[in-house]
Amino acid sequence: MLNQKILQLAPEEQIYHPNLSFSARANVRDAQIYERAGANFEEFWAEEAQKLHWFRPWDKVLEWQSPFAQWFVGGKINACYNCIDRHLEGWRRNKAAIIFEGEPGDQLVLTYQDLYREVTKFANVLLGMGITKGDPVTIYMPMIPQVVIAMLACARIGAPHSLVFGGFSSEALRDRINDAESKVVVTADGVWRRGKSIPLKQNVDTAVAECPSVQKVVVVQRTGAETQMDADRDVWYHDVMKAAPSGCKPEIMDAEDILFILYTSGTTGRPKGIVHTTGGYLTAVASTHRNIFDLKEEDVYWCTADVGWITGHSYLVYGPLANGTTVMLFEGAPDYPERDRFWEVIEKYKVSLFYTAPTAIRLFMKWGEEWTNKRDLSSLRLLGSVGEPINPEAWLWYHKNIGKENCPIVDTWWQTETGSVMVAPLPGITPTKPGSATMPMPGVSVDVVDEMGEPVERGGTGYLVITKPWPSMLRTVYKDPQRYADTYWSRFEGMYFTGDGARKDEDGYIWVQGRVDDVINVSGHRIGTAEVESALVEHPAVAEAAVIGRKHELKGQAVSAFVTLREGIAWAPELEKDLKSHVAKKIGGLARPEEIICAWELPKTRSGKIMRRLLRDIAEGRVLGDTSTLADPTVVKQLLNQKTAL
Ligand code: 6R9
Repeated sequence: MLNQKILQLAPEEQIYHPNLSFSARANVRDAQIYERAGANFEEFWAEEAQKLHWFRPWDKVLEWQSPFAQWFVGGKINACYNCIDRHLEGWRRNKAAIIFEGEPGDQLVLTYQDLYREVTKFANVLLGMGITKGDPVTIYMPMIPQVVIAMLACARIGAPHSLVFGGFSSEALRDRINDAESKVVVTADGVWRRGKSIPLKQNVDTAVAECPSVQKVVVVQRTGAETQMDADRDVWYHDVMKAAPSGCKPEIMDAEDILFILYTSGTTGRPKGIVHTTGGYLTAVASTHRNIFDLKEEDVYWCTADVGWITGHSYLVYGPLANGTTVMLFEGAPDYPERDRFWEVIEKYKVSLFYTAPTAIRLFMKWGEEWTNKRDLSSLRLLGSVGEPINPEAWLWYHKNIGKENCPIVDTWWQTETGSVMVAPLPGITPTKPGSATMPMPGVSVDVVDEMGEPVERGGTGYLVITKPWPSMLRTVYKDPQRYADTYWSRFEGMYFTGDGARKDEDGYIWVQGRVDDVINVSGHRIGTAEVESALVEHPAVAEAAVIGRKHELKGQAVSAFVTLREGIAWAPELEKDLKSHVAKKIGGLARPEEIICAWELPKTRSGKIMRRLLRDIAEGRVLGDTSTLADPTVVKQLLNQKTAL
């Protein structure tokens, strides 16, 4: 029973119960699901897996040799077959699978039958290039239908895909291609951003010049920008598709064969290739998508995440398509041509399920209700949030202005590594509290523990961990199982460490507080401080760098950098600009520091460790805590002067 106080509560302290008409027709209506799944999580997940199409049933649900898991051992399955072919038998064949709207306003609807044709054709193109089961293909694309086609074509022939977000630089792309040793890269000439064509192919050219594995680059013509084509290496997508036959037998995959690799930032400089396999991943994303979003046949579902992130993989492509959903795919920005573009899309296509990030919600709040009121949002029946903690103010604004106090909000906590949502409400049964992702999904065991790995009492704060294996868990770090074991399974015995801090309240609700490691969450995107630091010290002017995440009104966190310069180099505004673009060039625009503060020394402990806590206090303008452990206390004074001079 929830701990309801009798006092008059402020809106952010209130508990929001699912409304009765929603609950009455919700996919999950019986709260017993939590106990039932908790009593036997393997059985629960096996039931969920049954809802997919298997070529051969599994022999064993779970083989757990901590920290290595195998789910649905012996089962044979194909993700693409589940996302397309099994919808072709009945009327769903003519259902819209993808409704695409590009930034310039162009539209395209692909039915499941259309998707089958396009995907099998592109699968044949890849096969023709010598790609076979197990060959990773790198995809660097905008939010256009061909990105989904390319992903599913890979899945069809058993080639793991590795998507690289289009905002990443050529160097970041190069490192990811090289780690995966891809023979084929799929890209586009460019992407539309606020009326301009931003080149993508150029970045691929620069990257691939240093990627010995790459033999072919397939280029989708999106913007028509002038594009250099290497006669031996590059081919246009529309040319190769013309000649390709449709129809292609799906590869019979083992449940544990790799479906994809997705690189993510960690606490060290090198991004990790997170490995997801087929059977367990597909089971969990399909199940959570159906239950959390209360998916109905007639829904139009829109997830605004870029397909280059895990949210795009799990809840734009695999979960929704496995469930036969009509998925909205949108290329543009929320403020182009006007600040009501998202609401225009919702009104135009009658979107009913909408999934976005707190950083976007805060932006909409800032723009004001003038924009949301201009459009009819009455088709919406459920709202989702993902990527970072949602502050109660943003939750309430979302509830009132987008949901018109009529749509449940599902705040979904999860990670690239978890593959599917781990903590979220079930909208028909779970009362919500603004700012809390509520409780673990059925069949998932999450806890908050102290330094020693002991569960904290209700009301306590600690580290968020997952205590039992789950089907969509990452299986390893690509080519580096040791790093997998060290990063995730060594902090607490027998538990997966998420890197997040959390509070467990009096009702047992989980309030995720953000990263406790050296990962910065900028607008819901993960950036490793070590990555930015190593980019900075590669610059000839920089001697040493320390990077922290500081609070930012819109982005959640912003990258704040502190540098010391080499002998003889003077600090100047041009140098700051130069360093910022250097980071953007090395990693991508999202890692560009908000500010760079030059110091003659970084604050260090006597043992030489940079005191990031202090830097965070300085960047956020807080009263400084204990500085007695500093090797040189005058350093702080200089930094403070420097900060006020900004
Ligand atoms: C899905 C995704 C994972 C990190 C995670 C946490 C933060 C994501 C959240 C949330 C609070 C939520 N995070 N969702 N924090 N509430 N609902 O974003 O994956 O890019 O790997 O980031 O994002 O800090 O550890 P990924």
